[in-house]
Amino acid sequence: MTALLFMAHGAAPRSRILIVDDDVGTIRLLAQVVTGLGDVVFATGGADALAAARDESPDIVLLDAEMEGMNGFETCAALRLMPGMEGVPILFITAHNDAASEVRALEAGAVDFIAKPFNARIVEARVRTHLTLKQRSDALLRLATIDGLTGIANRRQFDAVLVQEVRRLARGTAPLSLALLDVDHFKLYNDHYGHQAGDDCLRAVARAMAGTARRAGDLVARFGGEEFAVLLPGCDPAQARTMAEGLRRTVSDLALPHAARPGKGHVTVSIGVATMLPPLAGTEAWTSHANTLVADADRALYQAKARGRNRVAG
Ligand code: GH3
Ligand code: MG
Ligand code: MG
Ligand code: MG
Ligand code: MG
Repeated sequence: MTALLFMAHGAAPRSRILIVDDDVGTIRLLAQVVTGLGDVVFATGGADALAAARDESPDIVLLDAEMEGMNGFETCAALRLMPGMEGVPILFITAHNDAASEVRALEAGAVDFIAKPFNARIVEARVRTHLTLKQRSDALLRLATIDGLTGIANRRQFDAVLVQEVRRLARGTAPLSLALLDVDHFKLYNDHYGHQAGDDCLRAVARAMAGTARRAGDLVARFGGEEFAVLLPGCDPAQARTMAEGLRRTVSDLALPHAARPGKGHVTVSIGVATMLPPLAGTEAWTSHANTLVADADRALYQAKARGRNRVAG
């Protein structure tokens, strides 16, 4: 675990530091202080800061309190609610050095509070600490959600996103489709080429699928073993079948040799598709609805296998 964290830490890209202040002189000063810790981006107001957070995905935000328009406390609260910003530390650096302001900042979701005039070495040390913690929590999040072999989402992440999408289905009007894929005669592949080559094959299949299902909201996950799941929000049954057919063809077109496969000389997948249409009856039973969708897709997958493999059913 420690070794993995260390590797993830070592491989981390350069940090991005967002400095928000309505005084350009302060921005310049702070930028000098933290320049050794990452790449600096800046914003001169609250609205500007929200746009920068969305476009630059910063790893830390240094935030002024007193600004024209949206003040720092409002900006902090808004940043906290932005998707993707949940784990990003926000550090106030402000001339308000009273306890009430500090409490207000912490309540708005800040992790730290430094009063102006600031000591450069203290700011640098604290920013360094928060960036290290951020990198560690990013590494843990990767370990918890990404499949180690293929680099796509793991089963835990799939389960979590599936329940989230089912909840959304209860409120919305768009359908939710799921494709379950299983590599055909994969046991024979391992027997013939060896387990290492089998792993390489799974990586290649995962990469090909991730390159195919890439609309916003699509999730490609390793469901387990040589099975993959592709969640397709917004796809009705016909669209899901088209999508699945594209996935099937993409894998077949890789033309990965599989000399031991009966009937065909290359790697193929069978795919089962299922769709859930809103509104859902029996509200709140999200997990049970999710299980139903998976069971339907699994049944269709079984049919695809029974009908001769390398095909889509459902
Ligand atoms: P079918 O066409 O009916 O799906 O046949 P199959 O041989 O693919 O199905 P079966 O379930 O019998 O075998 C699945 C194989 O997948 C067996 C298992 O060793 C292999 N497998 C599962 N996970 C991994 C993995 O991470 N790496 C490798 N190399 N093989 C794996
Ligand atoms: Mg100010
Ligand atoms: Mg299987
Ligand atoms: Mg099987
Ligand atoms: Mg299989």
